[in-house]
Amino acid sequence: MIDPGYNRLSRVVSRMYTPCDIVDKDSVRIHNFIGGEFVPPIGGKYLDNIEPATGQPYSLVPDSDSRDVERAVDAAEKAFATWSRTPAAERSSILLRIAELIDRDLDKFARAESIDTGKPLSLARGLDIPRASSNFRFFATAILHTENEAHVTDGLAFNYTLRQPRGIAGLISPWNLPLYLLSWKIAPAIAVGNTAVAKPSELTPMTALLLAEVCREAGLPAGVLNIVQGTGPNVGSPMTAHPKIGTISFTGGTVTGRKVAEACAPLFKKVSLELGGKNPNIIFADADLDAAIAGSVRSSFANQGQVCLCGSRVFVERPAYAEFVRQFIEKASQLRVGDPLETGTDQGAIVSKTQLDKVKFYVDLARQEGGEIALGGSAPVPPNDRCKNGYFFPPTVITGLPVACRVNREEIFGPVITITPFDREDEVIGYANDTEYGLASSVWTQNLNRAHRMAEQIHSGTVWVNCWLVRDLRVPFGGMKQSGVGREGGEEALRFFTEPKNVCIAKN
Ligand code: TXE
Repeated sequence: MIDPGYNRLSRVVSRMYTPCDIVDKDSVRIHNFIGGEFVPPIGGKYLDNIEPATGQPYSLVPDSDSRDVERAVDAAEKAFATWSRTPAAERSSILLRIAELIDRDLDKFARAESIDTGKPLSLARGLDIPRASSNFRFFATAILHTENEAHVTDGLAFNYTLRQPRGIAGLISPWNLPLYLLSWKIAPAIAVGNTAVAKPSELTPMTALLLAEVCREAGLPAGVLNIVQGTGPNVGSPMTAHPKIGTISFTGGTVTGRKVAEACAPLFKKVSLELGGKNPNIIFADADLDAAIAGSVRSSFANQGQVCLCGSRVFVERPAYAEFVRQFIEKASQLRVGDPLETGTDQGAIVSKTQLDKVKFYVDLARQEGGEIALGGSAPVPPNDRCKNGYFFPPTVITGLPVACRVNREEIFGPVITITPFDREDEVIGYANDTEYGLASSVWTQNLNRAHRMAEQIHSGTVWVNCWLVRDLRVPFGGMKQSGVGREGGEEALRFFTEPKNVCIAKN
């Protein structure tokens, strides 16, 4: 039976189609999704869910605790017995149905994502939500095309490898790309026969709730996916410490990632950590400058710079430096900071007051470190009356900073980039690698040999040449150094969420 509170929420979510609908916060309680039911948190506590564009609460998120995690683990454990033995073709068709329903409800999902995160509706509609359905579609079909290895041991034996689901997967995701990243974890985990306990960020709970609704409609058996909403300490931490959750896939900040690693290590859990980045974006003088500028504006400011793959350190070869900076600033200053729900908005709101304060802190630090604010740098005029208390910050460009200063080393995670000139290839490789992070990089050049040399020598999990954010779902994805441990994506994800078992049969 659907909980009456949930019905009410569904109505409110539908009403969110009207941009300026101010919802009485007491009437909207998001629920957990456990064992196929929408249930309130056992402790009955809730947190305000703030809309970043207005700075006002518009719903309540469960402030769940270890009892809710326990309940979800019980449901996931019960479901595992059947789901892990369900034929791949059946699992596949349910996941395909989930993808279809996300596509059907694109507008509803996109609006909820935009309201929750502050990102432009057009971005949620064009990128986040379509990627979520692609994730389900990709892994639904991937499991129909797997192979098992066999090894013949001379005249002695024949070995083959079974790859079996590992049990309950704990999936913890951040606020910047809520459904995009949550579905990137859920889809492979359940496709291969695991059951899951998932925890979205407490800042952006809404699309996970809508996903639960869609999973139920698609016929996903009860307990295969459980969603427990709440904070890191109260929900994430009990998940990483739970002995029955043997697999943890986490995306978030590096500091939190370290805590997750510490909690998982004594229990020997299988862990994948996708963490922060301080990605170099390198432009050589021989690059197609128009393409490099357009690509760099995107890689600097997409989603208000809140993408772990954003290129926040831009390095430009000296002969092209002045022209690059001039044209980059001209283009970036045309980005329209506005109400995320309005057409024509390029830059929405920053996800929270805390994140906005962090961005401001780093801009002040840049001034102290000797940087020149070439664009932006202070809060803009609110785009409209509805957004007068929203968390807005304009695209900001800083020049003249030393490569090794804090602003050039620490992850800001906002619409703030630095631009630095360089003279030689070996010099810029040194700059690119002079960071604790190693997630992604971009190189813009027409010289193919140079592109290969750079790709070989940059320490990052992904190197884009003359592009940014081209994401083929089959390729390995992850970071080096403090950007993470392990790889997900395609075959890597299928392997991460399964346990290889060698079966050795004597020849006679
Ligand atoms: O993320 P957290 P926060 C970076 C970015 C940002 C900083 C902090 O620089 O300023 O991290 O952001 C859950 N055990 N990125 O604090 O805490 C949490 O509830 C288990 C980069 O908002 O890393 C959420 O679901 N889980 C990044 C998830 O971890 C815990 C995206 C991520 O939140 C936990 C987001 C704990 N002890 C922030 N504590 C990227 N690289 O994509 C928190 N969580």
